[in-house]
Amino acid sequence: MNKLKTSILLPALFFAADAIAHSPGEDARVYFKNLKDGDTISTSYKVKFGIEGYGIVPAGTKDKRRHTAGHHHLLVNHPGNPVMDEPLPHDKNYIHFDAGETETVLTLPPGKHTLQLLLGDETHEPLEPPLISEKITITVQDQRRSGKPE
Ligand SMILES: [Cu+2]
Repeated sequence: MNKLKTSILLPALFFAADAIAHSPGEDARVYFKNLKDGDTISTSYKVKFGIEGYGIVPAGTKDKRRHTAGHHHLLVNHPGNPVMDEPLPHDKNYIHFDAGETETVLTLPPGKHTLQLLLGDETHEPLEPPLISEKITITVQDQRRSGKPE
C-alpha cells in the first residue's frame, strides 16, 4: 500500500516543483515600506521597496535563483492595468531596477501621482500569479508654495 502510494506521488511532486518555478507562494507580496496611499512627499524622496516570501536578483539572472526571485519595477502614473503575460516595457511609466535595487530617490514634479510596484522575472515578465502592490496616490509638495525661504 505504502509503496504504491510513493510511486504514484513522486512523479506528481516533481511535476509540482516544476510548476511552482516562478510562482510565488500565497503569502508573498511586494509593498512600499515608507509610503502609503494619500501621503504627501517632497520633490526628492527616497522610497523603499519591500518584499516578503520571494527574493531579489538582478535582471538576466541565469542560475536557479531566478525561480524564486525577481527584480522590482516601479509603475509611475500607469494608466489602467499592466499587461501580465509579456515583458514589461521600458517607457516613462515603468522604471526597472535591473540591478536588484530595493530603493530609489523619486524625483517627480509637484502634484498627484500614482505609484505601484510589480515584480518581474529575469526577462522582465510579471510572475504567475503576479507580485503587485496596491496602486497608491501620493502628492508631491510644491516647495515654492510651502512658505520655505528659497
Ligand atoms: Cu525589468
